[in-house]
Amino acid sequence: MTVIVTGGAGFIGSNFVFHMLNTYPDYRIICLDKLTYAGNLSTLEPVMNNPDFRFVKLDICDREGVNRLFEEERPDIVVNFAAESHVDRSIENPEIFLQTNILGTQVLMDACRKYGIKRYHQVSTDEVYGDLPLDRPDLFFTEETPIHTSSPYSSSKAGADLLVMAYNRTYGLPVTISRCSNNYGPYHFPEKLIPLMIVNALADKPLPVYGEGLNVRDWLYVEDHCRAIDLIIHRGRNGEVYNVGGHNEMRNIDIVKLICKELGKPESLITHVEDRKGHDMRYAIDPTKIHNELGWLPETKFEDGIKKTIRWYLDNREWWEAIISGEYQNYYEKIYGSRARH
Ligand code: NAD
Ligand code: TDX
Repeated sequence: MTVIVTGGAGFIGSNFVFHMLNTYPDYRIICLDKLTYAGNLSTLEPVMNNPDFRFVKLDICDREGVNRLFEEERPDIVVNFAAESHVDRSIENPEIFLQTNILGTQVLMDACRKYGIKRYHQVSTDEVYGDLPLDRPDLFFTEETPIHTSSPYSSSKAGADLLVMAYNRTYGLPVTISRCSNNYGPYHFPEKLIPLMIVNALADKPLPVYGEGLNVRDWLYVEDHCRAIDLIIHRGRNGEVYNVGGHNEMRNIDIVKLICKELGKPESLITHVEDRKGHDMRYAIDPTKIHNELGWLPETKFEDGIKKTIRWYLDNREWWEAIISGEYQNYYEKIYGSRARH
């Protein structure tokens, strides 16, 4: 089997590349990645010399380049992680989100149609369902929940999902979609909540919590997400959507306090700042379908996963120090410089 993994130099994609190379020694894994600010070739260093692995620097919007790669490799499966993924950036500059997340998905699927594949898998997100109220803990996102997006990011992901289903129905392209809750774990870019708080706390810098920090996210260890996608691409039913989540809802403020505790840092570092525009209140996934159909269950409990993640950031300082020393400074100033204390 030859599998093209797009966005494999990013957080979840790189964890998936490692998962696939470890799990299927007879597979060929091709990573296609543009290496945007979020892509990091050093992450893939351990597998660069693996004869079953190939890295190709390419934009998924580059139709000619994508077709050439498909011509050369004739993939059986394509797993699309490549995306602009940060909500705050989408609020600042939506356009690149529409380009990569929607038009890039179209280019990939056109190549899949042209060269023929067994499965195109779209890595989507629970954010396409919008949010749930805090006072209705009985409500969860199922695969039947209507699409109802809040941010340019989630709207671009929802647009891509609709296009994937249209290619399935109109052209008969074999597809699946997974919609996962918030991931955490190694190689998470330090613009996202958990790695940002770890990195700032280690430097005794303020921990910028948006608003009161009462928003709830449903956290899943990245390896559990990778196992879910592995199951879906091999055994998931053509044309189906699968929600992925581990029933692990936590308030942002409680996560930040936990990180302070684990690192022995004072909670006085916590700084409440102006809220995110259009901030979704609560995400919560009902994973019954993937459990019943494919037997998937999360394996890592949050208490263990967060400890492992913090340990990883302590043991791999050079990975994130290289990131926060460059262009990241401008980004940080742009997003947080103008955010007044709340
Ligand atoms: P990330 O930002 O860490 O990585 C994205 C990767 O895609 C980077 O390596 C980047 O270089 C690459 N990329 C961006 N634009 C590209 C383009 N035009 N062509 C080729 N490569 C390009 O993102 P992530 O957190 O690993 O998320 C991966 C996928 O999973 C995304 O589709 C995201 O929407 C989805 N998702 C993420 C989460 C989460 O909690 N992080 C949860 C659910 C779904
Ligand atoms: O500095 C911060 N302070 C803060 O309070 C940051 C970066 C975030 N937050 C809050 C906003 C959210 O309520 O923490 C929560 C998590 O924020 P993010 O890490 O930006 O994630 P989120 O917006 O929930 O989106 C993530 O999960 C779904 C991923 O970035 C998406 O790619 C994925 O689809």
